[in-house]
Amino acid sequence: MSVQDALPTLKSNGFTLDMAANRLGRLVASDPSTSIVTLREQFATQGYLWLKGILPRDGVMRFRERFFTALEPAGLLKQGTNPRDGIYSGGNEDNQRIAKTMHEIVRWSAYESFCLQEPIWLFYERLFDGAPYLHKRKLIRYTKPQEVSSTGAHYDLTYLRAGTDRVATSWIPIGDCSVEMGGLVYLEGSDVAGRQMEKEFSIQNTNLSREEQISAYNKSMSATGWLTKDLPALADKWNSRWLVADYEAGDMVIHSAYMIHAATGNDVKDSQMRLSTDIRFQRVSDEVDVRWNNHYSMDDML
Ligand SMILES: O=C(O)CCC(=O)C(=O)O
Repeated sequence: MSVQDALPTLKSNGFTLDMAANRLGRLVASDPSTSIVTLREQFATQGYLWLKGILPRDGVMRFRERFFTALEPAGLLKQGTNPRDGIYSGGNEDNQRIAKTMHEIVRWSAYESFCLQEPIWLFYERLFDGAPYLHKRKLIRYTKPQEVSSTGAHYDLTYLRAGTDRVATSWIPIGDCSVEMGGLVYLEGSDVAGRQMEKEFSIQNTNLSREEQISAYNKSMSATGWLTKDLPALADKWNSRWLVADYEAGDMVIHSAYMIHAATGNDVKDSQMRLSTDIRFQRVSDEVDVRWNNHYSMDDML
């Protein structure tokens, strides 16, 4: 095994992923300048595309700096450090002030403009062969070192059932995000599993009201809409592997509405925070889930 192949042991919600069980692998990168026909084929086969360096790195790093500068007065950053590095203060931050600032950040023009950079919408225009639409509800997340809770395993259609299933999510690391820092992880080949599960859920939900059918939290689902927090067990069940990556600022990874994904914890030694955004695109001509027509707020129940 080469050093490149070796992966650290990763934690997600208290569950451990390591190479010994043969349930870990690496994402395959795609060059954004590859022909769109090939990229479409890769997307259909893999359920994801890791588009290396599709965005100008410097712009991504400037946005990282802007984000953490806004949260500095709430005590999130270690004193005397550069906001661009996103070094966690270690505690005692003002969570109310953070929540208020996060509520504002998702409404910033600078954030909207970051999400609508030309390389992104041009890419989707080629992928969809039609005009893309960006959902207004956009998520931006930072992950502190050693935080125990991480995003559990799910596929995105769970939260978007009232519109087209031809939705693609862009997950964009805002800064470098090594495997240890806990970026997005994908269950290999799981677009098929997601489709199968959604079919089963819709059969189970036949007798529910329309409102309940489209809810991620109806009686067939868990309290979070997640499939599970136990990533190793899910990989065993589907005889699959969790694919991880050393993402760099400038990368964008996209996934289908059925592709199962999760996140692992941030285990870096220098207290750097992971920062990323996840935003959703579809063809403007397809039906939009109207519940996503508002900016994110903590009580939007989606
Ligand atoms: O960044 C995360 O922790 C989760 C992101 C996610 O679930 C998504 O991109 O759909």
